[in-house]
Amino acid sequence: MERIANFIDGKWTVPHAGAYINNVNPATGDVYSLIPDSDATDVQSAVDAATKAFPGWSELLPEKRHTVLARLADLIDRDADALARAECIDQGKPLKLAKSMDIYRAAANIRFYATAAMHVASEAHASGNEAVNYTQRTPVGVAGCISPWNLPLYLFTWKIAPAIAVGCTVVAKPSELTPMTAYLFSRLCVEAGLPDGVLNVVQGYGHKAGQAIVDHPDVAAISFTGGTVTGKKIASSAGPMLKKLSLELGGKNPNIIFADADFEQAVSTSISSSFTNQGEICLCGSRILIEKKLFDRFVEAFVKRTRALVVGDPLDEKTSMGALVSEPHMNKVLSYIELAQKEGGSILTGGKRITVPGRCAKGFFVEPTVITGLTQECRTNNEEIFGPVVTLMPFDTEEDAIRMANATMYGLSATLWTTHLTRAHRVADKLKSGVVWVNCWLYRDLRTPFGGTKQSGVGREGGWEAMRFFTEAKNICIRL
Ligand code: TXE
Repeated sequence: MERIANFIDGKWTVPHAGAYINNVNPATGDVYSLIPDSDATDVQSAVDAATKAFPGWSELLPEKRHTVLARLADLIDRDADALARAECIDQGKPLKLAKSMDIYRAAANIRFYATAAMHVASEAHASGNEAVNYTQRTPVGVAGCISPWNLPLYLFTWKIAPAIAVGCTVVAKPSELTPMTAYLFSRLCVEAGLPDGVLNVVQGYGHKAGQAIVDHPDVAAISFTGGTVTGKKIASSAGPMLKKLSLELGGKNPNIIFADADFEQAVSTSISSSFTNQGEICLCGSRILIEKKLFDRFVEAFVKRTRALVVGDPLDEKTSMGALVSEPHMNKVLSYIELAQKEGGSILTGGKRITVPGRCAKGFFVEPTVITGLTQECRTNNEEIFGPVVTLMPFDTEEDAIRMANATMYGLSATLWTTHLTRAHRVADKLKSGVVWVNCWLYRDLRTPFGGTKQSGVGREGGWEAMRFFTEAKNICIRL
């Protein structure tokens, strides 16, 4: 059975304690590889390597960092088929989605920050003719990057690329549920000529290896994407150490459909925003709010389209939804479907685990599920389910829609469907979330700020925001 290795100081290493964790293929339920169960000693080796590499990497001319990163992006493109297959097997998502979304975006992340490395600029402030100030932005040092299981290589690269581009060195930990593509990526780093110790990948559990990264005094900044509960735990450890923190956490995003929306586009994109990646995207619109006069028509069309989705073997080209990432996560999703019924919800379609015949018979599949009859106040409409489950609720007025949309503790993203230009601006302005999509979903320009408000996070990723996060600004004032 394949043993995944840590990647420390440019070498593939076994975990210091010799312990491994089973890596399960969620589509078959079988253990198919072993993950290092790393501990604080492994993290120490990684931090030592990153510390040693920092002066050389941070002092390189930006175009040298650009060259290595650009090569890395090309290597991801070259190996896109193999990486997509690995992501599909590790995570459970359809192969075609792994290729078109995850691996495509991983290369785009690296390429975007490869070019950004050459365009970093800082400000100067003239104080009349008395003094001149200029801002120096220096990389923070060793950065800790902790990423989740839903978009494994996509979010791993989204963090490490800006860090490395500005001259930081990195200790990264992928999720213990999806370690494979970060491991394969480490091979490409060597091929691209990334100097030893610039990127170190420590695999293993969050409470052990992840926590050791957060607690390490020589890790200056933590960039984390994952659940809100974990984010708070990380903040409670890193806060007293006064580390820089970027936390991208959960969501319970509204998808608001006004009666004047382009109906066809609203329905078809809402199917994507509900069920892409089995609903395991923090940006999925899990609460669909529909203007009352359109409600019945929308529900009928939405349910019909949902029933047409093909849940099945992720390797099969015909599959539109694969397996959930793990058995415990599947059980969590099913328990929310049960809760929704207890709270008075009606299941219009879905609601159950699916057995896919053949090699996937033991896989963790759940039907795409559509629920109506719940009010905004219930738990189902306030807690993140992170699976293929959406609720549909009618609203009367624009004010009602805004009130319902903003009613949860989260504020990550919102989607809004209307052809009324003034309303689009008005409602977008009032929505309490970090991202608002009008007449689209998951349209991403990597230059834009990305992150959440309220319990959805602290800080912003994307564009210059991420590069600023991984640097410290120093003002130098020269009296003339
Ligand atoms: O994620 P965790 P979990 C949501 C979703 C899901 C819930 C829990 O609702 O059901 O979170 O998922 C590492 N110190 N999202 O528990 O634990 C962990 O090893 C340092 C939303 O699987 O947040 C992994 O690498 N690191 C989300 C990463 O944190 C720790 C994506 C995320 O895992 C740690 C995933 C610790 N103490 C889940 N504990 C999104 N926003 O996209 C865990 N980790």
